[in-house]
Amino acid sequence: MENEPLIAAFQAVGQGQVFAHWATLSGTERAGLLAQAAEIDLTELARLNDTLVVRTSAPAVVDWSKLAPAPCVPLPAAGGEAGTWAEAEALGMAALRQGRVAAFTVAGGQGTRLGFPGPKGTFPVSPLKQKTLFQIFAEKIKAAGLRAGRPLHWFIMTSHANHEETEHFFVTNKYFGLDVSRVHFFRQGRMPAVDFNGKLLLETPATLALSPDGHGGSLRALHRSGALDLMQAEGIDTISYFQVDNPLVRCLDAAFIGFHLRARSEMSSKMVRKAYAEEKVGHFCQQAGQVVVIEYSDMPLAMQRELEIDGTLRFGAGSIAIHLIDREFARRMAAGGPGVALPFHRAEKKIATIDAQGQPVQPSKANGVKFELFVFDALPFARNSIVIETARADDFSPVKNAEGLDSPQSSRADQLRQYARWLQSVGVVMATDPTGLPQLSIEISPLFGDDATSFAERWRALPVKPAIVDGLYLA
Ligand code: UD2
Repeated sequence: MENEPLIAAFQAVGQGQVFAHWATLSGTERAGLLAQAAEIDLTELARLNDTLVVRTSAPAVVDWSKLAPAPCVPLPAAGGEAGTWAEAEALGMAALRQGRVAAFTVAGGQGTRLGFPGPKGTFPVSPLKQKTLFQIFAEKIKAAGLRAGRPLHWFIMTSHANHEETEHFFVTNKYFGLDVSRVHFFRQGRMPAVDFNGKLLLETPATLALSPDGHGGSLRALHRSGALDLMQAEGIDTISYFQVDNPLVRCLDAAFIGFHLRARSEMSSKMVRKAYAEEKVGHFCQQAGQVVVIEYSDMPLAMQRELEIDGTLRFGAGSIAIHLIDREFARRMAAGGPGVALPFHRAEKKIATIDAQGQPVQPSKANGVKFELFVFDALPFARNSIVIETARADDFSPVKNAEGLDSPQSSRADQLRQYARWLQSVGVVMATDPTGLPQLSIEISPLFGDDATSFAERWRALPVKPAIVDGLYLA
C-alpha cells in the first residue's frame, strides 16, 4: 500500500481515510478505487475545502450597494415594440432553417424532491396521455424541425447514475419518431463529496461518494464529450439550453434566438416577472456592467422585497434557467484558464456513506457537502449578454416537488390552462374557472401546435372542427 504513490499523495494531504479498507479489498476493487482517486484534483479539493467547507478564507461577497436590476427586453404586452419582436422572430426562424441551432436539455439531476426513482425525463406529466417530459420535448423539437424544413439536433446531458436508463428509454420508445442520428447523449462530470471537516467520504469500502458536478458542469461536459466539435461539423453555432423539469418550455424559440443573434450575445437568458418576492428563482442583476444571476438563497430578503415606485418588485426579473449559449463561448468557458473558471457552490446534503467498520450509513440529516457548478455563473463572462422577457404561462411550469408548488398537479393545471387559452383564441367557447383552468381534461400534442400561432393555423385548416369534450386529444 505504501508503495502506491497515489495513496501516499492522499495521505500527505490528510485524505488517507479513503484507503481505510484497503486490506479488505480485492484486486479489482483496489484498481477501481485507485481509478476514482485519480479523478480527484487534490489541489482543487484543498481550495474548495478552504473556501466552501471549513471557510478559512473569506468567500467572495457581492457588493450589494452596487447591484442593480439587469436591463430586460420587455414582451410587446409589457411595453416592448411589436415590430422588434417580429424582426427577431424572423431572424431566429432563418437561423433554424439553416440548422444553426440545437436543443440542449440538462437531465443529470437526481430528482430527489420529486421522489421519483427513474431519470426525471421519464416522468409522465401531460394531462391526458401521460406523456413523459422527454416525449413532450421530442415532439416540440420535431415540430420545430418540421417548421424549419429540416430535422434539428438534440443534445441531452445525463449523469453516471441515469445515463444507461435514459438511453434505454429512448431506444424503447423509438426516439419518439426523431432521427436517431440527431439525438446525442453524454454524461456530465462528477465531484467528490466531503464531510463538514473536508474529509472525502466513501460510499462503500471500495468507492468514493461522487455526485454530479451541477448543471454548470454542462459546459465542460459539452466540450469533453466531443459535442461541441460535432456541433461545429454540423454548422450549429447556437445552443438552446433548458432544464428537464419544465414541460411548458419553448425548446427552440425563434424570437429568443433572433434577439440573441442580433445582439451578438454569447449567452442570453429568458426571464419571467417574479410571482412574489420570495419565489425560489434566481434574480437577473447587473454588476460592474455585466449580467449576473443571484440565487434566491443568496440575496437578502429585504432586497428581494424592495419595490419600485410603481409598486413592482425592483429585483423582479426571475431566472427560469432558459439560455442560448454560443458554441465557441461554451468552448472558451470549458477550457477555463486564469479568471474564466465557474465558481463551485456549496450544497449541504444527506450523503450515503459508511462507518469505520465499513457498514452503510443512511443519514437522516445533512452530513456533508457536495460541490456544484451553476450554468448561470457563466453569464458575467459572456459578451453582450441580454435578458428577454417571456410569458410564464407559455414557458415555465416546472415539476420539482411531489406536491404543492411546482408539482405534477400544478404543472398539469398550467398545461390545461394553455390549451384553453389557445382554443379560446380561435373563438372556441370553453368554460374555465377564474384562474383559466378548464373543467375538461384535454390535450394538444406539440405536433398539432406548439404555440398559439401554430395551433391557430392548424385549427383553422381543420375542415371539420372537433367537439370540445372531456378526453379530446388533438394530434
Ligand atoms: C434552478 C435555479 C433557479 C431557477 C429554477 C427554475 C439553480 C441553483 N437554481 O433551481 O434559479 O432558475 O431552476 O426551475 O440552478 N441538473 C443537472 N446536473 C446537476 C444538477 C442539476 O443536469 O448536477 C439539472 C437538473 O436535471 C434540472 C436542472 O439542472 O434539469 C435544475 O436543477 P435543480 O432542480 O437543482 O434546480 P433548482 O430547482 O434548485
